[in-house]
Amino acid sequence: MPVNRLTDRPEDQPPDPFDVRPVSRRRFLQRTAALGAAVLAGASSAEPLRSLPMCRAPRLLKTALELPAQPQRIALNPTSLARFVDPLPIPAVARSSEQRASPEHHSLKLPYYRIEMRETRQTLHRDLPPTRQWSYDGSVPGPTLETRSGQGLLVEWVNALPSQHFLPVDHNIHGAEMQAPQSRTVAHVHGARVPPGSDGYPELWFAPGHSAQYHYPNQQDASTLWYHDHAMGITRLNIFAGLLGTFIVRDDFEDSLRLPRGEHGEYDIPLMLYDRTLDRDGQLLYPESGDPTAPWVPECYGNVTLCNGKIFPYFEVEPRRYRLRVINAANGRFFNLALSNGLAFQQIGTDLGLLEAPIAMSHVLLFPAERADLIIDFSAHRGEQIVLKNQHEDLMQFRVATTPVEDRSQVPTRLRPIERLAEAQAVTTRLLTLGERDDYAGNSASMLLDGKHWDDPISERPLLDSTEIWSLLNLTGDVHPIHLHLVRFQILDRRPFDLFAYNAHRELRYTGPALPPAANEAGWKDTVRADPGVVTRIIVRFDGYAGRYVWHCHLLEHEDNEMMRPYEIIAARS
Ligand SMILES: [Cu+2]
Repeated sequence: MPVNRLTDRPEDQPPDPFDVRPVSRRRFLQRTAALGAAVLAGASSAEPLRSLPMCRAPRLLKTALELPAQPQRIALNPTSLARFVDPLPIPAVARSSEQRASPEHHSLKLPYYRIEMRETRQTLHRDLPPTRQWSYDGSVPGPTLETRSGQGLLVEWVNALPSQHFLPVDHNIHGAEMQAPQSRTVAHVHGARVPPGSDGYPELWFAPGHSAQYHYPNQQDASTLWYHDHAMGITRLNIFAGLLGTFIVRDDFEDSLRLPRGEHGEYDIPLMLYDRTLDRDGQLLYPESGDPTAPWVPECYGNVTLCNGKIFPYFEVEPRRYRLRVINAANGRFFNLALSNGLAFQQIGTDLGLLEAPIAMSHVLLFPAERADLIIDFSAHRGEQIVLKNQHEDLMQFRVATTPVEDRSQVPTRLRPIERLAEAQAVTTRLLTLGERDDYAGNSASMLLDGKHWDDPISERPLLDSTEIWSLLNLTGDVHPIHLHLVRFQILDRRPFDLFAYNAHRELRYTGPALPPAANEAGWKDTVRADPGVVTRIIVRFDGYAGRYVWHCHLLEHEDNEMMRPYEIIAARS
């Protein structure tokens, strides 16, 4: 009888979506080993655990000492690094090298970009030696792709990486078997409305020496997207290595609002945030389980946070309004951002474009892959130094100039009307579980969507142009940011339920009222935070293209280990 490698589950036996057994010892070691070294070094990496429901920090020290000896690479103590000595890098805007025919209309010429993935060494902080990373076109983050709504473009993604991975590949993970080339890549533009062949389907990876030309029609509203690797079984490693960048779509409507921008985009700044663990030589230290034959860990938190690729940078600003497009590009960390002087800011946009109206906020919460479009007004703070913080951790410093400037930008009280999707429009409601599974020896763990593995038959097959409600039932103790490719959706509500009753009798018993999304989540989204013990309902219109896409958890360690499923949009019969 064929057996699934990860679970030892006979393949003809249906998965049990309700299997939420406690974390095994080995799994516990995997979960905690990631943090051991950094905690011993006095790093701040344990901090996200203190604020997440999955709080396991107090047992870390003992566990770290229990681990088998490994070659010693000591984690950097980030408190040893001087603050605010490097300027904030602003990634260069990618330039098109030529025009090429559109794959849809051969008479139409589109800008063509060639972006090469290659190894690079980049200084992350003044006092660290250069760090080996994998880049798009030699920089991490890669060059910013900028376009306008309806202006299609072509990108040839070229894999010029070394043949061996420099981070620990786990060959037990589905899609990362020994025979697969280690340095395989496939690029995905997160939030892009693209034909299926250009979406970066995880199995359509290519090896060094190969390339793929993708077509981005950009038939979508102005928004902040981002591109990153999506190769089956090693996405977490390829993104950790540095394969990420920003992709901005603009449009006439947004231009008419006169939001801060500047002639050269100097007041409209993409800010990619992600954490990494560095060793004392400034080199990337991806956490490992302690078992060299199965190095996968279920969570990854770093000891430093990078802002556009620098640790603790500073940014010299004029006393005026700035637009900051913040992208959480971390493997697993969430950010709770605020300014050190308590300065309020306005959120004007979410994952896929502008909100209906600006929202005044003193802090903003972003889970992996979510974006927040912020306006910060420095005009009343001439000469001040203001720190952007993630809870108590310093991220970067704004240095406000003293000389007054004229600011012709504005933030209108009404931004973009948002058509509300009504529940009555939905033709299907799907109840989909978010679960975790240990194997029968209590060894390895994987996370499952609807109790199914990547290889199980496709079960979500919405009709093109139909609307559906997806109820995400989180049976785990973790928050999972769930992302659907291609489409945009709205959050309907979140409602707590009795997890015990559900596991015992598969009975969905609510324990509280359904809560609408926060005001700053009430725009178009492509990633939604699914809280533990909560049913999160989203309403989705499946328009754009028919074909095969994926939906998955954006905690990259989960995504790589089965928390990703294909789905297929079916063209309606003519
Ligand atoms: Cu997850």
